[in-house]
Amino acid sequence: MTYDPGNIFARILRKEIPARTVYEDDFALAFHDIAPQAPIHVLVIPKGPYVSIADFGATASPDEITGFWRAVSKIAEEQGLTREGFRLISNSGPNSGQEVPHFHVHLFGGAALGPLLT
Ligand code: DGP
Repeated sequence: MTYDPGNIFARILRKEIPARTVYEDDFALAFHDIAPQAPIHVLVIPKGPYVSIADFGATASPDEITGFWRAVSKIAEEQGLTREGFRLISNSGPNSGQEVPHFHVHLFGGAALGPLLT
């Protein structure tokens, strides 16, 4: 999988364009989606150059994978979603409708969610 360093999330990581950041550590950056589909709709991305979850799972180091998923859990907790519940979605590849070719997880919450988002 060839990673395009010009993709919009790579540009957000490099702070070339602004985002409403809610969390950052060595492994992950999280920011509000530009077109929210739920009261809370946060995107969580790894800092490394991975196209999709398929690429991330196959090629990231164990530390990166652990660090990323720990960050996802921490963000859900910080957003106050752990008790009421939340949903994670990650589109991967053409059939999913993935728009941005940098692996990202959508975190939805803040209300009872319908059957399908994004
Ligand atoms: P996906 O279809 O899974 O690749 O989702 C991409 C999401 O990224 C979509 O919900 C809209 C969001 N998005 C696209 N461009 C930007 C941007 O420039 N800033 C922010 N915050 N979100 C963006």
